[in-house]
Amino acid sequence: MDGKFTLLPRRGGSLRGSLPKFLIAIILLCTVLVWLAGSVYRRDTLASAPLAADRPTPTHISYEPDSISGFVETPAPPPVEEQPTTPNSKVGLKHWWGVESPYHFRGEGPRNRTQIGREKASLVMLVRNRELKDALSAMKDIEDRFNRHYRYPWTFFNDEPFSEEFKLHTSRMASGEVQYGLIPKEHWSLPTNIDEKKFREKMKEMADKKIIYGGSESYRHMCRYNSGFFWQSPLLKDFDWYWRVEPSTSFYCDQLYDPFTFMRENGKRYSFVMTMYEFRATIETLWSSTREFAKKHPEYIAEDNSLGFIVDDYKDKNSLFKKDFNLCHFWSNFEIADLNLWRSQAYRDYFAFLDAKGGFFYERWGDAPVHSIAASLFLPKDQIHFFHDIGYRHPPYKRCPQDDESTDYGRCQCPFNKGESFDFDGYSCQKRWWKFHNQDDSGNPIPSYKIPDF
Ligand SMILES: Nc1nc2c(ncn2[C@@H]2O[C@H](COP(=O)(O)OP(=O)(O)O)[C@@H](O)[C@H]2O)c(=O)[nH]1
Ligand SMILES: [Mg+2]
Repeated sequence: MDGKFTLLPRRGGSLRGSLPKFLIAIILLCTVLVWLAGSVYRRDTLASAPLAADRPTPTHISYEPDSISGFVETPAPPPVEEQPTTPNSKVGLKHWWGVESPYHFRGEGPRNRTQIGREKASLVMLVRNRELKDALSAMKDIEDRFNRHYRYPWTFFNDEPFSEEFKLHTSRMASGEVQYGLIPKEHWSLPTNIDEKKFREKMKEMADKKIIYGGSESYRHMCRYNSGFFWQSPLLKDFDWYWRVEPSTSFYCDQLYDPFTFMRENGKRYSFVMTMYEFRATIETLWSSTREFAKKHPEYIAEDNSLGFIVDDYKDKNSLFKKDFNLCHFWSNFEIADLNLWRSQAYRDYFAFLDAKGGFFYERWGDAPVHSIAASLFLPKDQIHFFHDIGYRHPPYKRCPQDDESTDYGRCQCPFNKGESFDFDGYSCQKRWWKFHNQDDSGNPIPSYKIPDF
């Protein structure tokens, strides 16, 4: 009989066949024991762990080996008090996806817009509906860097009615109250003293010469409005201070203190962050008109004014009549200033005088040189302030604070090397300002014998 067909197992064959089964059984048993031990250990650990509420709140992210993961538990927020509905929330804010939600999303729905800052101040923007996106980007910077902690109101002006869309989005972006002003026609049209034919000819001439904005009528209205009218608006009557904001501007640093309070407490009335040369072709007769005005009203010219900044080789008060305007002006797309400076009799008379000359239309006088000359002549020089600690961009120029303190504490995010700031550009008048105030190239006070050479 062939052994291979026998039903009786051979001894050796029996041992070899049962060994793998035995090993498999041992492995299974060990697995079950390990699993049981693990679950008992887990139950013990969970039972002895304090409840979430009893656990101390971690104050920093921990990377210790026994921590579960690196995270910060924040305590539950205090209950939110019902806030009064402000007029702005009547705009009808809805979630953009159109779904009613039980949650209050920050920035949506009724919110507390009560002003926190202590000054009678408003952020002010002259703007067109089509500039909404650029307006929002400037607003966002100012809100994030400053205003959400102060909730100063925003005042918007336009020569056309603001669209619902503009009002909806800007009121959402604002942390404080918002108001929208329609500029009266008489503040945004050719005044009766202007010879329209002559104006159109002059405008064409400037356009042909490719003078910047030389061919634009609306730009002229804008410059005249910023020079002579916005501060007269009834919307601003309860305010003493304004911060002019333009669409597309950027703010690179946290604003660590209230600049309005700073201005008031330090007796400042006009401020700037950039200064540069004006295009002479836009203001051919502005200086001669100013001289004429100053002759008529010498009482308006302040002692210790800033004439030495806007004329070269300044000697004394008479330099106004002997020297030419060196074209240095404060770039007025940024301004924090005292509205009462423009409301003063001196400035009202100056504006009326200039307006009668017609230079806003026959030439293209900008509000920047008009404001700058007025502030330089009518104010003592210490009342004009250079905000060295504000990082700012208005295309195409940008600047950042030069000192480490402002950069560090202000969390400045300047997308360029500090040394590339516009302050040091050949087109900037900043060095002149420093020299005029007896400061060195970085604005530090210097002994009078060490005037920088430039
Ligand atoms: N409502 C209105 N605002 C204007 C008009 N033209 C200019 N602006 C605003 O006036 C400011 C200066 O104008 P902008 O075009 O920025 O001039 P630039 O900064 O000198 O190049 C900005 O705030 C503009 O939004 C206009 O025709 N209507
Ligand atoms: Mg601009």
